[in-house]
Amino acid sequence: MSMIRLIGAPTDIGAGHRGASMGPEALRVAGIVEALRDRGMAVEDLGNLSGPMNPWKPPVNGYRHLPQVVEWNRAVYNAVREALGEARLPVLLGGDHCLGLGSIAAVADHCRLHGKKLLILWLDAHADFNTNQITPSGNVHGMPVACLCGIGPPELTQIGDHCPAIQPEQIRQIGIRSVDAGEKRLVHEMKLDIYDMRYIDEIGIKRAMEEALSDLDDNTHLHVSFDVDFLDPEIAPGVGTTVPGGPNYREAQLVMEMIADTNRMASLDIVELNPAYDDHNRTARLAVDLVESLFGKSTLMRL
Ligand SMILES: [Mn+2]
Repeated sequence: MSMIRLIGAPTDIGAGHRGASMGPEALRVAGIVEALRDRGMAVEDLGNLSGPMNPWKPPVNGYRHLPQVVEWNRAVYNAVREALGEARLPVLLGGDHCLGLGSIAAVADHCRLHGKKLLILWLDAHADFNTNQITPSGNVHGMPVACLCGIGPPELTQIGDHCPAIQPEQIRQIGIRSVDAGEKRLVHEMKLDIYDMRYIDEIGIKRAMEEALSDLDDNTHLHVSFDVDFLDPEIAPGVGTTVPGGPNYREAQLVMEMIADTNRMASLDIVELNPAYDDHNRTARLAVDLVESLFGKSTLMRL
């Protein structure tokens, strides 16, 4: 496995609550570097990117803080692109989920250049497929998937070398349980592959993950975009946008272990951790615990 490169992006520029800007430090305090090194991995932590302050303003044309969102995403795009170019496995420590745009646009351009097939697992309570026309809030952390698929303002849809950065069939969304009305129609039109909680309840997390991971091959670059609000708020209170009815501890572990079993994860975002809502950094410690599983830690020895 290649060396892991941690990239901190301390901002809440696209969020509806302040505090995700403290996410990178909370993950470090919870021991993310040590945990990965204990797993035998080489880890470099390049510290944090910098970008504009959050002006905390109302939306303009349906977007909050668009120029600042663009600036942060450019910084993330460049850092992730550079990491992949240097054969590092980038782990983005967010920050809110608007940064998934820059991160995945970089991964998509890298994959195009190297003839790799890209598959994205989007672990989230929300579909993040809003547009300025249908968004109830203007918060851009609800829009990155639409922007990646080419729906959004040119400043965002053209953040990388290609527009659209990805095709809808390259993304699998897991854990979805809160979708806005207009967004519902749009994800249906775009034929997004969504494993929502209803479906997971019906067929079980194991089968849902088997389906989501079914067409991986040796040439696949698997990107995981892990929004901490994917998890049930009972175990993960430290997010701004909790939605009840998410995966519990064991289900979340199984998701991570099944991803690890593929041996194809080549980039990762950990986003929306919000220490201002957390209880003594408990959610950050859980995120680190799950990331260890993503990188192959399991309870029992398995062959
Ligand atoms: Mn999200």
